[in-house]
Amino acid sequence: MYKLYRLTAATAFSALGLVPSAFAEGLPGAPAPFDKGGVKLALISYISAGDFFQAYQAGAEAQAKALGVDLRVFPGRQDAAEQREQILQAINLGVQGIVVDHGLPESLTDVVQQALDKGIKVVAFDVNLDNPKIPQIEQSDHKLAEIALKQAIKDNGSSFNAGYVYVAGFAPLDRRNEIWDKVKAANPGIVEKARFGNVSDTTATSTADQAKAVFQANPDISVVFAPYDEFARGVKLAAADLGISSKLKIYSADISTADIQEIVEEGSPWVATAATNPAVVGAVSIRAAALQIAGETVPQKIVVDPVLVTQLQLRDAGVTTIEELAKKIPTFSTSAAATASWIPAAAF
Ligand code: SR1
Repeated sequence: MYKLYRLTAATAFSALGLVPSAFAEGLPGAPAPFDKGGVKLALISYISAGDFFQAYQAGAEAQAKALGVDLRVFPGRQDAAEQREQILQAINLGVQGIVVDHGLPESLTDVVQQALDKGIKVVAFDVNLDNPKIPQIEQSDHKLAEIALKQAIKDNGSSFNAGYVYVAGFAPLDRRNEIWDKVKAANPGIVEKARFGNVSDTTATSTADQAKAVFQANPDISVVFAPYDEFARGVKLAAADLGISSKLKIYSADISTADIQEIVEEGSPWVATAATNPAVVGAVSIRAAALQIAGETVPQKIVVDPVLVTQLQLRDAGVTTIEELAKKIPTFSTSAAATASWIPAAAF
């Protein structure tokens, strides 16, 4: 009977576009309400497609399962109106906490305020909700851009013609852009010949189309700063189609097993990326919400630090998957951010 109920509930949630990742159970020794179980959280994303966001969601689900939390995952389709609607749905579902993952602040502020007014705890990853009651989680985007660009200068010197992939309005890309501007100002020999980019459900292929036009118009571009793995994939695809991979170097953000394979393949122009483990960031987001629900203090700004990963390091170490990378860099699989003795580690 219970199994039948679970099946029925799961079917109903999925018909609504919701994915229940775990059913709640109590956590012995945890503070209320986690000791009794029944805690419901919502993960409301603006983007769900692509390796980064899938791994982020998997990490959030793994941490929710470890906490005995019933996590409702609302898929993101780059639709601001739908994300607003999902926040209202989560409020009506009676969740105790909401993780808002990316999005456009102007379309979220009032509905998020409605959640706060009902006593629901809210945390935000990579969307600047600018509210002292909402902890902000990020990957230290300034550091991420700094280490990627430091490597670009190490490899290419401080004078080169660059292509830059950027879409304004996304908090992590805006923060990375601040560093790009600083690095250009400090190194006048770095010339931004073209700026392009697109964020959609086909980011990589649309960026590839734009990159092709850019390379045809600017054959002297030798370096591309593409600080999002979907951007880097698009640029790499364009370079391969035009047969110019050997005269180009791509510096990016993010990493996944598929990215590693594209980086290490023979002749790949994708030479370095600065990245966190997105599963860890997903787990940190759930922990931050859980700590708030338990009444514990959570810092206003929670940061997961990135590491630089180069093509050379991956090839030398024979690393072909994220799991192998995590074995080489143990800090890649954990973060001390938003932890407590009663919160079990997530298994991923
Ligand atoms: C459209 S924003 C894409 C970025 O969000 C996350 O911060 C990832 O690092 C990705 O690069």
